[in-house]
Amino acid sequence: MNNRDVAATFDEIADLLEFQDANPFRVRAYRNAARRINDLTEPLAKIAADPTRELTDLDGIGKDLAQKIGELLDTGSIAMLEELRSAIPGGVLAMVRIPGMGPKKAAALHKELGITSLDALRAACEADQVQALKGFGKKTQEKILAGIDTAAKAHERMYWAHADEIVQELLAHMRQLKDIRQMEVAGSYRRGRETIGDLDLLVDADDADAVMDQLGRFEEMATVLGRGDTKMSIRLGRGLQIDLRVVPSKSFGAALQYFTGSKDHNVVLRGMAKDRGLRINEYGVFRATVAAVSDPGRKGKAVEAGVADPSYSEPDYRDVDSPNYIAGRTEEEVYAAMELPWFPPEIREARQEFAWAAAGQLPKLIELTDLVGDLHMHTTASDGKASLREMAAAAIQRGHQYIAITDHSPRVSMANGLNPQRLREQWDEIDRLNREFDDFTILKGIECDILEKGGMDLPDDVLAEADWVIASVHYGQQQPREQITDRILGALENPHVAIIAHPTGRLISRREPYAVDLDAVFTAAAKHGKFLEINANPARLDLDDVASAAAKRHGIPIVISSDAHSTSGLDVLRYGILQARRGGLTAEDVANTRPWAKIKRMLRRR
Ligand code: DGT
Ligand code: CA
Ligand code: CA
Ligand code: ZN
Repeated sequence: MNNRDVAATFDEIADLLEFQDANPFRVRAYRNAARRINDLTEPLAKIAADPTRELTDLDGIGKDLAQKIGELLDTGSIAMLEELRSAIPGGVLAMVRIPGMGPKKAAALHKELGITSLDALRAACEADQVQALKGFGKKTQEKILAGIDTAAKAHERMYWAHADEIVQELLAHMRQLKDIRQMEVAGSYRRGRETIGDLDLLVDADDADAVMDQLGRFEEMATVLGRGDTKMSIRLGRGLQIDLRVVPSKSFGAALQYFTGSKDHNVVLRGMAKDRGLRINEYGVFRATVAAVSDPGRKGKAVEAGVADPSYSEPDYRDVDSPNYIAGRTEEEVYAAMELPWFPPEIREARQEFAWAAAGQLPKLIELTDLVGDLHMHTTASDGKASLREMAAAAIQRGHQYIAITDHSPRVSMANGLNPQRLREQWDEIDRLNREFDDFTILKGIECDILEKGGMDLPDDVLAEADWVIASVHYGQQQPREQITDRILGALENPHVAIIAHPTGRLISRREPYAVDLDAVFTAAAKHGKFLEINANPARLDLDDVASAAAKRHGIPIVISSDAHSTSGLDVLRYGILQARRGGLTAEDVANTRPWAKIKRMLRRR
């Protein structure tokens, strides 16, 4: 039970209470607690186990919530939640979580139409029963239909960042078994995809039963889906499936290559192997015999053609001790058999990697340690949780040379956006703080909204004084493609704007990107010498991998930013790095691998 699970439990309680039309203050207490717990840097279990500390010392955690956290940590559940669950039909929660729905609408649908499942809801929408209800309408019904699909997708796949937490727990658990020689999580996790369908765990060990037994003891496990001689699949309480395979050392590299995928990458590789008279599979790379090459599986024909001896029979291309086995211990060895270089997993998507390899131009992908600064973050002045000084201290601790403080502009009133006067006060404070530092600089920035009607949310003379102006679309995301594109193009034409943040506005599995002509944005950004962001928040990762690669082709410098709203929020940069690597980006392609003085020159040159 980690902090994220506790937070999710409190969110569920809040949803169910809200569905029951409970006291809004009570609902909010659970929601706030969930948010605070998500932001904690320390495990709750550690605080609870420490006799010198109290859970009630935490912000927003009163006596009642502390007791519930204790109950959850001790028993894995909360009696009050179980009561709520038994009082409310199971499908209701799934309904509540549909984008654009919420507990109020779900409760109305339940009351008026007796709907308790997504399937029933879809049917009711398709029969136009939903739009007939008071307070719903045609548009809402359409939104709900689209939301059902998004919600279904969200259920199937997990953010990489979330999967990574589970992977770390899983590996620590498996490492207790001393007989494991090598172990890797392959699949989409290793390729750094933004969402993960399931985990593919590979283990190099002799005693497969011992490995499978150990997996069976993973405390997160809910069910064993299947178990064979060397294979096992389990499902975790949090829904994620894990596929385990135990392989011998001579196959480990081949299995790692095979199960890392992607499928498309493997298809190309298999074709290249065939062309060389080789067979590649999860056991190794094998020399194919003549009959197998000329007409696999139909030896009679091969005999007629006189190319093979009649006693020929298909060899076992799984036997790593056969004379046909030529590679499989390491991935390097497997690729080398095809005269290919080792590919970083993030680019194994059958996009550019084979062409790059053929040209001898595999890019040296960017790494986290290449980043020297962070140019997008918030403080308590708008909707951040840490002060300017705290953000600076945390950034120094993480080895950054510089940060830009980019709180929201006035339009984002919900986040207490800064007007020119408050912004200038913040900049005075930045001046004072900067005098305290020798090798660290705080830059005066702003995340300025692009207004719904077009134009920037702050006057040009204010923007002109900033070191770093981010332009963002937060409102009017439902506008038609041309309108949104024009707003962004307008911002790119503003001489003070440096960069567009989260250029498509998507929230992975939760909100589709707004309609924007990205190609027009790239063309304009290149023309005006602007930067584009990879927002590293694991729910955003915007630009995505494909768009980042396209931006690079346009020669647009990318900035990887945390968009941190707390000190721990600064740590998300590594997810942005994964996305950049998937886009084939090098340190050269990313601006904040350079000292600020260089970025400043890039800004002036345009
Ligand atoms: P996921 O789990 O949906 O996030 O995505 P992956 O890529 O992890 O897919 P998964 O778990 O179905 O399979 C893991 C890898 O195993 C996949 O990337 C490539 C390999 N693989 C699975 N099935 C096939 C197949 O039918 N042919 C080939 N060539 N490779 C396969
Ligand atoms: Ca997988
Ligand atoms: Ca799998
Ligand atoms: Zn921001």
